[in-house]
Amino acid sequence: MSNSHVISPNTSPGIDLAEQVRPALERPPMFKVLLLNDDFTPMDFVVIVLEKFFQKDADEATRIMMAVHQSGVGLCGVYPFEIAETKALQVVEYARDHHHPLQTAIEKE
Ligand code: TYC
Repeated sequence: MSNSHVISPNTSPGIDLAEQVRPALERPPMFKVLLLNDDFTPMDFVVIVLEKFFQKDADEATRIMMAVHQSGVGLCGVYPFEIAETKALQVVEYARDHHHPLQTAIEKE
């Protein structure tokens, strides 16, 4: 009978066990999802986006929207790469579906 189904510990002799397992426990790199200002997207729509895609309450969504409006860019949330990328794309697609030019960016933390 084959032993190929037996899971053996992935250890190396002579290297401290805690050191060997540490890489598997490291946190993934995190990415900021940023919202960019433009002159056309309605403020109310941006607030809805922040509530819908980033789970912000109305007060926090309004605060972020105004920060973007006044400074040009604002932080929506921080996620592992694939989640950040997906949210950034979903927002742009949702905005385009509603004929708004809203844009996003992602940036490594
Ligand atoms: N500047 C827009 C306006 O005056 C509002 C806006 C805010 C647009 C945030 C985009 O990410 C944005 N209607």
